[in-house]
Amino acid sequence: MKIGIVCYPTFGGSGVVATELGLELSKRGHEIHFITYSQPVRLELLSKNVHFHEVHVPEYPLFLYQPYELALSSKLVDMVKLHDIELLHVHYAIPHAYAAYMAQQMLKEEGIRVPIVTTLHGTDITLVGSHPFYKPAVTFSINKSDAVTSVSDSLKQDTLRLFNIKKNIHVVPNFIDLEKHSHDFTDCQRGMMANEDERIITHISNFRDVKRIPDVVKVFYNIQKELPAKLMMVGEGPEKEAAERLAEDLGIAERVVFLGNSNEIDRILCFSDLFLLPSQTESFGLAALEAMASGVPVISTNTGGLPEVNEDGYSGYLSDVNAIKDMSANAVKILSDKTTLDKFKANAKAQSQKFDLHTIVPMYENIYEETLKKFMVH
Ligand code: GMT
Repeated sequence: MKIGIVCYPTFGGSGVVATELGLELSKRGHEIHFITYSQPVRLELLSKNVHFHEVHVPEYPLFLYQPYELALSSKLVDMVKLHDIELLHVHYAIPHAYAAYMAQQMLKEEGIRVPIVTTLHGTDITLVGSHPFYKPAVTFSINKSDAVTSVSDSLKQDTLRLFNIKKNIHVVPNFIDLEKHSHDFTDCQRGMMANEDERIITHISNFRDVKRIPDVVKVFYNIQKELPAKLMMVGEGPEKEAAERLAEDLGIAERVVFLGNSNEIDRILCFSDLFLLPSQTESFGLAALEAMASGVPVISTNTGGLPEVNEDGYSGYLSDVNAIKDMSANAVKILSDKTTLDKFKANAKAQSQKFDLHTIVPMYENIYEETLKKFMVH
């Protein structure tokens, strides 16, 4: 099948999922065309089955805001025609589902028909999409998609609650390439990061408000009072500076390492003992799944889709948002003796197997086939 994938090319989870999906589909014989404003960060190699088409938005001083949706929908029209793309899979409703619908209508005028599959990722629904400014356009583009998927059941329920949706929403969880994370608890050069007796705690995100970055630092502050530990903060974003200041104010700056954005997430996770994700809301928590696939137990909140990913008392622990004491106590429970830590590490790895890409990617293939079949009949 020739599939056009539209996504955000950045470090965010939706772009990562879209890229990993495209790469796996290409291995399974599909021809994949990524259409976005820059090459997705996890897309290192282009090949005969993997193409990248850049959406260029010419700067024009007349416009206060450059019209990306317009440029994207025109590019989609051109690429569908040039490469005979059979289906468009758009990740993140805003503005991708909207632009894809416009492209579909333009193509229809020329007698070319292409169905749209829209995947909802979270913030496009819970934080941004439900804002009154966007709600009518988001509702419209979801209802006009030929198939809709969401990355967790929790996000599906949120979507149905917040919007007037007339479409069936298929839950297709995010997935993980277990082979990429198959380093089986070796040393992973952890000596470069910490002393032998120190536990390594890791947080990875885009440091937005919703990730509750101060809670990461506060939980770590409590942990390091109980046992020797280091905190690895991976990512960039608006809350990073405040977190650096908080670490200084708490007198733990030398125990907290800010690593910035990284393309070596598996190497960092390989030497990690525990992952912290105290988010306010999280439709899925791909970063937690990546940690578990590397055998790293997760201390997270119990909001959104997190309970579908992290099993309380097995792969880690779940707590209420803002329950700093509870999260700290759970972390210490896991970290304080080697037998418990090893058990949680093994459980985390086992839990991640539920999200093996070999199980999940065929779910998307089935949706593509069904959608194409139905679309051609109508
Ligand atoms: O979490 C973010 O800030 C990034 C955001 C995105 O759109 O890339 O992540 C969302 O999609 C990910 C992939 O499906 C999910 O794993 C994240 O949980 C979700 N983020 C939120 O719901 C806050």
